[in-house]
Amino acid sequence: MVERLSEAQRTALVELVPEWRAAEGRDAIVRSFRFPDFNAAWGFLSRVALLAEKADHHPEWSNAYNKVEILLTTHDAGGVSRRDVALAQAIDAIAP
Ligand code: H2B
Repeated sequence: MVERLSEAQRTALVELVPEWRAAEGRDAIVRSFRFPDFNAAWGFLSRVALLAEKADHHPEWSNAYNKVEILLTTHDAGGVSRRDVALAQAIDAIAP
C-alpha cells in the first residue's frame, strides 16, 4: 500500500516538480503541455505510456490536437504520493 503524504511531506515533494500545479477539487497534480502538432503530442504520449507502464503507475490524461494535460494521483492512496512525484520527474525529463 502506498502511503498518502502528510501536508508537510506533500509541500516538500511537490516543490521538486515546480512545473506541476495542484488539481482543482482533488488531491492530484497536473501539468499542461503544448506541441507543434498532433503528431508531436501523440509521440510524447506514447513515451509517457511506456514510462508509466514500466513504473506500474498510470496517469489520467487528455489530448486535444496539440495540447496534452496529465493528472497524477495515487488511487491506492486516495491522493498524491511519492509515486506521483517520481513519475512527474520522469515525465519532465522527456518533456520538450
Ligand atoms: N496508477 C495510479 N495512478 N495510481 C494507482 O494507485 C495505481 C496505478 N495503482 N497503477 C496500481 C496501478 C495498482 O492498481 C496495480 C495493481 O499495481
